[in-house]
Amino acid sequence: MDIDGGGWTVFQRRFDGSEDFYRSWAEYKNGFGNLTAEFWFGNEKLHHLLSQGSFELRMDMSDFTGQTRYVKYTHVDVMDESSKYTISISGYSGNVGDCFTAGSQIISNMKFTTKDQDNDMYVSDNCGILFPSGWWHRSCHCSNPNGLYLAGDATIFGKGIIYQPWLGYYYSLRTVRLMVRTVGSKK
Ligand SMILES: [Ca+2]
Repeated sequence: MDIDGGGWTVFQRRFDGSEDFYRSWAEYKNGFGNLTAEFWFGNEKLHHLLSQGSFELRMDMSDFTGQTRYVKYTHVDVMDESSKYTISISGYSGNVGDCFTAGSQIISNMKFTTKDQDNDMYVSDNCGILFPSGWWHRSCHCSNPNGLYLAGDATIFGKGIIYQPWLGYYYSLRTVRLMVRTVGSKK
């Protein structure tokens, strides 16, 4: 992606709801969708990419009025499948509030959860089923990039493509894109 200096590898993209993101552990592991449309790159490939160096992460979002926001983190890493693809993330900047490394639903050190593999910290249920998505759910989330494509719907709590610090739990975003870029050799 030729944005913010270029060199980014996009690992997730939503923009029209054409792809189903309510997928199994194996599908999130191996990736799904079409690279020219909506897709998830795959946790296994993401892990291997990030293991090759030090990486930063950026997430871009837009709503249905044409507003855009982004958050960026100077460090991101994803462990292997035996660690349930635990994510490590730090070093926030951006033009909207941080919730991945601050607040009650931080994702750092969270394992990945899908509808068929509950690795979240919500004891009584599976966040991946409650808020249909695969994600680094805590108990459950402050952002749900892989949630249902509800196209701005303002009636359903938390199940859409949510970014709570910007538009709350009742607004499903128009677009979201997650990407990483190397910032040097592995530390
Ligand atoms: Ca749970």
